[in-house]
Order: sequence, then structure tokens, then C-alpha cells
Amino acid sequence: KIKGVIFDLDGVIVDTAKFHFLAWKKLANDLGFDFTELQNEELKGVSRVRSLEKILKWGNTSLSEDEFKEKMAEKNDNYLSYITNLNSKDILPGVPKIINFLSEQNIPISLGSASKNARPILKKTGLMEKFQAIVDGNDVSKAKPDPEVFLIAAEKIGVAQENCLVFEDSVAGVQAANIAEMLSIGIGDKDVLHGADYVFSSFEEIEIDFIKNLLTP
Ligand code: B16
Ligand code: MG
Repeated sequence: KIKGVIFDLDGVIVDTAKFHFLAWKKLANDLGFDFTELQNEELKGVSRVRSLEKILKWGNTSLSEDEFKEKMAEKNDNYLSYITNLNSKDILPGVPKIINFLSEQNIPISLGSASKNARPILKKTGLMEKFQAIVDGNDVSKAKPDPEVFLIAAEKIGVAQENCLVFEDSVAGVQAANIAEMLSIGIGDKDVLHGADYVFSSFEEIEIDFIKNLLTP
């Protein structure tokens, strides 16, 4: 029985995954190489440091410690430039309906994101007060697929891990939810997110009755 719900942020609540992709792509191109959208799936849900490590490996490139820090800052500045005008219209379709239903049912909601930009994004989209707890890239030491972020999120809303449901768009995030023994719902491509308990192409495909059944089996 589900007693608490954890939402990933990028690619689940807002369509910011595409901006992370564009910013990383520019970084790689500036260094003289490129990577595919399929490779980008491996970056979703992954921390900033780990993402840059992966990209450099793909491009057979290495950087000094200072250059590495510079490139991370540059990527983030670039990413932030894409999200300056983010607002409530950028909330992905179908998300408010589910969040409002959960609130009505008094189901606590927590954020479980790898991003250090999560709080400003929630503010810009007006979603801050919908969450009873927020756990993001500033609160964790281990990146997804480590379950740390979801375990802290569950603890903060006072729900046992096995009673939590996680919405995720990334392979790393689905793995993290599975390791935490939480129910996982993938938002995206079935073939990519095959490790999830359920997969929907978007929140618009999720019926309220489906969620209702998870709350009262
Ligand atoms: P930042 P999520 C993740 O957020 C993104 O999916 C991933 O692409 C990004 O690298 C990571 O956050 C770190 O983000 O650079 O903003 O700290 O999907 O876990 O909400
Ligand atoms: Mg995500």
C-alpha cells in the first residue's frame, strides 16, 4: 500500500531534461566532440560531477582539476540561462492533476532530485508549497542509482520505504527506487525504462483510478 509519493524533478515535473542535454552537448562540442541522445539517457538523473566524468570519457578527453570545475560552472551557467523564464506553464501536462489528487487524499509528497537547482525551479513553477519535503543534489553525498536521495525523502515525510511510490524519467533513478524497494513508475520510453514496475509515456496517460488503486489495494 502506497502512503507517500516521491517525485523526481527534471524530466518528470518539468521538461528541463532537454536543457541539461543542450548544455552538456554544447560543452562537448566546445571540446571538439559530440554524443548521442541515446548516450544522454545515461546522464539523466546523474549528478553534475558524474555527468561530466562520463562525457569526458566518451570524448577521450581529460581535464585538469581546475578546468573540470570551470567546465561544470560553464555548463550550469548555460543551463540556468535556459531556465530563467521557467514558469507554471512549463509544468508537464498531467502533473498538477496527480499532485492535487494526492494532496486531497492527504498523501505526503516529497521531491527526490539529483539537481542542485531544484529549489529555484520549484519556486519558479509555483510548486514549492505542494511538497512536504524536498531532497535534492545539495542534500545527498551519493548520486543515483544510489538510493540515498529517495531514502532521505521517505524519512522526511515519515513513510516507510516499502510504502513509497517513485516517479522517475531516468534509468539511474529507476534503479535507485528499485534498490530502495519502492514502487517505481517510469515516465518515458518503455524500452529505456524497462526496469520500472510501470511505465507511462507521460503523466497524461495515468488515470486517477490507477493511482487510487495503489493507495487502497
Ligand atoms: P544540476 P533529476 C538531475 O535531476 C538531472 O536529470 C541530471 O541531468 C542533472 O545532471 C542532475 O540533476 C544534476 O543537476 O546540475 O542542476 O545540479 O532528474 O534527478 O531531478
Ligand atoms: Mg529526472
